[in-house]
Amino acid sequence: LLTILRDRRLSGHKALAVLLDPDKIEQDALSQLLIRTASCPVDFFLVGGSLVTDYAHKEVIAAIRRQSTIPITLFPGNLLHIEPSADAILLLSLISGRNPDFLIGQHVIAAPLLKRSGLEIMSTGYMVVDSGTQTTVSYISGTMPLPYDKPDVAACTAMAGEMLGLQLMYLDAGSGARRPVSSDMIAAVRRVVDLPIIVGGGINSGEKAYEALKAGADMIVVGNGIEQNPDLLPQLSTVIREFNQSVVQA
Ligand code: 1GP
Repeated sequence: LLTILRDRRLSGHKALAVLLDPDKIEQDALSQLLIRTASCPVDFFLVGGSLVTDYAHKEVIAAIRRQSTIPITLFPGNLLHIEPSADAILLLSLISGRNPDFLIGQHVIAAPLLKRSGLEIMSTGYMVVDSGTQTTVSYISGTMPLPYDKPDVAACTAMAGEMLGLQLMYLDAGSGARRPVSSDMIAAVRRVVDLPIIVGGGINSGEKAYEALKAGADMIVVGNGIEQNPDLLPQLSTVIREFNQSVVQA
């Protein structure tokens, strides 16, 4: 999956990931969504979140597999969210924060389990960005998010993450964020790192998706937006298709 993202990055093609919250997604809604992916391509499913209460990852993954071959990547909040039946895991190091547990601690404890799991490991520099209100991820991780209007801080953080050997960068305003990560911040990170950049949090319209992709995101992640409005998926597909067609024509 990392190869797919790297290829997209090199060719200028964009990707769409849909985040499924295992606590919230219902069987009927999931089934409808999976039917829609036949005409509205989704590149990846992310399964997870910073806090879960039902621990239904395995069931959600099995339900996706019954209807679809779209790759499934774990988006874990902590090491209890490791589920070997997925295809891959975003091994998140929370580089916007200064909590050693989320920078390296959980990873050390989980390493033997991950090694045995057969999951593709995608080491990810995870940057949580202030969105105006405190998000679950910020509270649960006990970290301060990157200031919304300090693109330089984000750029230096991403550069350091790339120098440390991380493979992906993920700029996240947090689930249901009122405002997504700014175009200025995405562009500032884009200018200084070569890695694929993932952007998520609060992308709930075609326009916001367009802005993030235009600023330099290689893949956008959308969760709440699709949960609340299933018609958003076709709009996102159109935005991605237009980007990708313009690459082919160029
Ligand atoms: C959150 O980036 C993801 O970690 C997706 O956020 O649910 O707001 O789309 P949304």
